Amino acid sequence: MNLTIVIFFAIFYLIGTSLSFVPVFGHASPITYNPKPNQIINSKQLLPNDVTITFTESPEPRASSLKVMGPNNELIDNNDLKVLESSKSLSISLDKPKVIPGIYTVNWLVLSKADGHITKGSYAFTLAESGQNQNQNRQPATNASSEYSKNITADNVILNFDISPFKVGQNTFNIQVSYVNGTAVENIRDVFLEFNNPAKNLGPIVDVMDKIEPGKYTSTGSFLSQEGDWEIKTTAQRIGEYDINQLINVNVT
Ligand SMILES: [Cu+2]
Repeated sequence: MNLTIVIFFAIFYLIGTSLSFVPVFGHASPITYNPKPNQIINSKQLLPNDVTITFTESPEPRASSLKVMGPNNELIDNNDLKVLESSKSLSISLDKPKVIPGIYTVNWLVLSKADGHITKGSYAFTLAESGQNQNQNRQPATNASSEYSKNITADNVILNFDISPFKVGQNTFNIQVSYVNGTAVENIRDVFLEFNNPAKNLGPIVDVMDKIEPGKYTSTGSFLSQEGDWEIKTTAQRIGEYDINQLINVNVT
């Protein structure tokens, strides 16, 4: 290669790598939530009056929505969506007299003023029964029937998935990814879970799992916020290979 071509490619390379550091206006993604995802609130007095989500970009309020669904899938907000001063936060007040202990699901849909794209998602928080033990740590399964477990084999890879306990509320999700010969799949960047309950219009609730050791991932949260049929999409992003995607359908009672 002569020098001109080398310089030519070097410039291209520099432009290419620097582009990723240029701030771009884009779609609106949530940054902070109040209440927080999977938060357990000990009493009604501690529950905020509003649900507030702050996004990376300013939402267009006329084309955006927050909906707070109660434990029985009833609407529990006052339908009074407002944009806060920062202009990047949306807020809706809760109909406090309607609030009972249970799991609340927030569905958000936002049109970004910056690029006109629509993004949407869900998350859940819990109002605990008064006097309930507030231990947020993993609850050990009391017996085998309270667990869900599934093995899926595809393309020389076994995905082992379990939920414990297996019921509406706070659960721990485990994924183990190994080759059929038993060795762990190590070239994984991230493992995601996506929860959808189409019949009740809940979701997508997206979660990034925590790595415990090579091939083993865990996550705890109130993603299964109501009874019914849930679709759980698992995605293991592999470095240099195709993602491992599996759709698991569960019925939660
Ligand atoms: Cu966008």
